[in-house]
Amino acid sequence: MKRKVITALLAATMVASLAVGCGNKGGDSKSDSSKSSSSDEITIGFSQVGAESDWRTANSESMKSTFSEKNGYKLIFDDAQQKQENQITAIRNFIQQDVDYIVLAPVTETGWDTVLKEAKDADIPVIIVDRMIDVSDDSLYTAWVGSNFKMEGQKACEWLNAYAEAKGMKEVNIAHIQGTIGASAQIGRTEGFDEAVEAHDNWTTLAQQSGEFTQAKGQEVMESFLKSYDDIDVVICENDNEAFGAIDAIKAAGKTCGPEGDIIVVSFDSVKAAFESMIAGDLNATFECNPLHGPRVAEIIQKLEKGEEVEKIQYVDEQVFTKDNTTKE
Ligand code: GYE
Repeated sequence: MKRKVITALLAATMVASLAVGCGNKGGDSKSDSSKSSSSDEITIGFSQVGAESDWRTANSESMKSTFSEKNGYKLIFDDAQQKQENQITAIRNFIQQDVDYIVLAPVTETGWDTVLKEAKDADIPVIIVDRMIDVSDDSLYTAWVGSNFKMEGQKACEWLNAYAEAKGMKEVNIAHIQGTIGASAQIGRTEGFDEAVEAHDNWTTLAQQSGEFTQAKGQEVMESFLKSYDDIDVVICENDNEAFGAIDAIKAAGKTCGPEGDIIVVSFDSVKAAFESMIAGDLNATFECNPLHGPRVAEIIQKLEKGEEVEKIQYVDEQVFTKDNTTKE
């Protein structure tokens, strides 16, 4: 509603805006059109992947606390339950409700062209968070905020290499529990690992299967791996929750894990429970994935509101946690 009125108001000043070079790279007239509305509430439709992990809960919290009424926002939050079709429906609803911005945390990378074209035609800027999208036309989104997932995978492999060498391991047999297939976090972390396995003659991937980023599925997949292989040295879990499930499966099978155990457990995210698991001696290492996207997205929106340019691709900072630096952190 507000957007349409302002768009009309600003139609007259468009020439002036163009003359001073305002507006974001994507060419959204929306950013200009919101300029005079800074005292108004900004409506945001946020399509969240689901509630599959502790990381996701932290990510949702970050968005909810940032886009609060107190901060001048109205947030319409939609939980897609890990289904792309639900996200597409949510985006269409946001367009119908004429929100000021759409924020999308996409479940998988592909399949967004049509619905994002609809958002573009409705003149609503789209900001992508967390996982990336693979679209034929980059102007379908204004900016992306997230992690370098391949680098996370590479960091994990560097750590594993040093750890295995220090332990004098001759062979490294790996069981790999992946995330949701087709999600950037899965694609990047898997790529990092696959390349490292290729590069090490003594590393072997025994099995690779998706645990859907959930604890329950992580446990189920690890149970089946343990039934098929009795020589697993390492389990790589593409998030902490899968690792918690895998640890339960290892213990239930009468084996041990962690720095003193039979199986090395490595994961990603670094949620609070992962630190507890490292302190308990179950998890060996977790590679941080920063979920606090709310303030970064707010910064982008505030810039767009002022008609300023925003950087299209924005990586967040992250680190590595092992048993050795956990207590301190
Ligand atoms: O690692 C996992 C979540 O896309 C980075 O999704 C995110 C991943 C995160 O379910 O825990």
